[in-house]
Amino acid sequence: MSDKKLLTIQDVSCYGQCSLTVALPILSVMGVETAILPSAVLSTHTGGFKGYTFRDLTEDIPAIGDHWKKEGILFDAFYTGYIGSKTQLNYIKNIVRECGKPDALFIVDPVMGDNGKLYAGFDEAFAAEMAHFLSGANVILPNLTEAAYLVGDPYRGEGYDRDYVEGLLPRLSALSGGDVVLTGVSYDPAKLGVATYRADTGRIGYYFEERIEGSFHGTGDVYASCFAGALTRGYSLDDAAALAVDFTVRAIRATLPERKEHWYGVKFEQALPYLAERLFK
Ligand code: PXL
Repeated sequence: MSDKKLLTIQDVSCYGQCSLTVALPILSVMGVETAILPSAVLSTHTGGFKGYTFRDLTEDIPAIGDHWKKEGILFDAFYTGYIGSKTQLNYIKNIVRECGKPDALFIVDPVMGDNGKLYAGFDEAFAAEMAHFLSGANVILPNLTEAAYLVGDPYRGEGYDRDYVEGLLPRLSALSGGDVVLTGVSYDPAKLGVATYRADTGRIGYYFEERIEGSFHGTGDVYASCFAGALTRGYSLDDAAALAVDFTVRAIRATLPERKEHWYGVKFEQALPYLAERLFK
């Protein structure tokens, strides 16, 4: 078992299988002690439900950080996801600075959008703040939409090639100074996967799986949670990126038989035994 302690900072979408309701079970199965800092509480996620509630917890964050500091609570890793406001980014940076063990990992999934569009409540000004927030992260995990907003490129849809991706990776890395896992990369219509970039060597890697047609809500969070757990446990960048692809694909496949009714998330629970077996067999 790992004795690593991770803090994940993202929203509680009470219903809808994303953010903390997927991060916590995945990280627990991976044997990583996980503390949470909820950025907001929503009745559901914003990707398809109407009339959801949204309570912003920005003002609670500094007091929570101050208490942890007084208690001497320190983390081996930080993993941030959906952040509800610009002010929060500064508060969170402080907690990462003050509550990390030496060499603590800082993993940022710059959750802002997908399929060329920003999620409800996000705008270009937030994307600019997020680009700034990335500074000092060990690994960032944007999808192609988030990557375009972070560097200020137009979103290209499917109209990109290897040269574009391989030029984009160092530009993303320059924002953080760290490694990059770019998700949703495809050069062949039958395959979908991730590109990895090592900041120290400039080495680019890929990991692809058979493409499953369509878009599945929450898979970015499933992917990032599994990646964060693996990296915290000592996996290399490429091994963590590949394990998270394998797990996410299984979570999507488990959802396919009930895809219509289960449109709001993926049945990642059914893939947890696979993950446990990969880690502990
Ligand atoms: O899965 C990303 C995510 C997280 N949290 C909330 C969301 C979304 C995507 O729509 O709405 C509240």
